[in-house]
Amino acid sequence: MRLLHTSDWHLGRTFHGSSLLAEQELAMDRVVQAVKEHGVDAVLIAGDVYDRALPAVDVVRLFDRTLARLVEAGAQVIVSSGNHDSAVRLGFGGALMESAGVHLRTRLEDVERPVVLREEGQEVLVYALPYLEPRLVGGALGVEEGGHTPVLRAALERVGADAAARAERAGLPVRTVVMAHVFAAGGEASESERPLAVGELDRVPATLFEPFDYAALGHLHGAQAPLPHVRYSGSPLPYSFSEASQSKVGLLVDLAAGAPAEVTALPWPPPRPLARLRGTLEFLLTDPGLEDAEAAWCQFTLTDPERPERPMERLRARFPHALVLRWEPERERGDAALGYRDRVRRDAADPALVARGFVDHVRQRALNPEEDELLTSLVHAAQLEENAK
Ligand SMILES: [Mn+2]
Repeated sequence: MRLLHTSDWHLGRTFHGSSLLAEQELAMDRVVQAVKEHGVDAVLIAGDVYDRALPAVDVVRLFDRTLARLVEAGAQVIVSSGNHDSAVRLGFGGALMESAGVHLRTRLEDVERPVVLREEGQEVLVYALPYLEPRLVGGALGVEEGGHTPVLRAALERVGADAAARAERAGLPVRTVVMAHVFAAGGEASESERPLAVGELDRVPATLFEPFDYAALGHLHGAQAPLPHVRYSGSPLPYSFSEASQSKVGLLVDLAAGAPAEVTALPWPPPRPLARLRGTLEFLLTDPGLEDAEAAWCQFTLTDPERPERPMERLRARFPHALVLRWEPERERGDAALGYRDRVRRDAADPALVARGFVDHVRQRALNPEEDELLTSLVHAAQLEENAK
């Protein structure tokens, strides 16, 4: 039995205001291609199919078309809802689609309703857990404590009990695969996931998935393996600059009768590379070493002590896909490390010095000589006036 583990498609997502629909279409082509090339029996999408609860019409069309193509290519599709999806909207028509080989799992009741994949010598049960929001499902699962771990534990107990009952009835070896949209403790987050809870309250121990043959997790956008058979495929495309160094993949999971799950990563290089560049505007515009970044989505950190004029416009002349610009001036004055309050205290005896320090602080640069002269004379005039009262 060959599965293709994916998650976090986030269809409809934009990248710093730039549409990703063309790139997402390409990502969908890759999934269809993988099914054809590798004889995939079932494609798993472990939550966050859409980027938002109300996806745009083009985006719904893309998903609709992709489902049809996957089924036509010979795969079943197993979809669970993530924290970005509207479970009700994503689950629409689920009962009717079931017979076509598209299995939508978006409700709590679905926890104990596996997709049963049969082949010679074994039965593979895929339990696709929808994203379980503790405040919404805790009561129904009979969990009194708050938090993600007790809820997941209770859900997995139900899965375990159901799998054991089915194994008894099946009369042949039964394998279990669990899909879940969770944050496994120790996992590494990117900047494009929406937190499931404040702080670290969303973390669940990966060991909860140990009793199963394979756990196909979603939510974290970087591919990673908290345990050898507990994995994140990550998103098929990078959705933040923090993912610049990640490799995007789909995971082929082979469950041969009597053997442990075997996982192979299919590389899905981003359609356009990401580059994070830092330096003065002059350097960025002229350094020949940055040639590769000219075709990339770029994030710039400008280090000029003074903010240059129209920096984005000038950068776009060389880097047409420049998306993000930050300015972190490298200070020339040695007292940058000293806190503002400490500098005021130090300079208190000289009001002209305090005033100059304030202007430097708010403008993030030192006064030029003419400005310095003007400011000093104004402060002195004010002092004279004050003394004359
Ligand atoms: Mn996600």
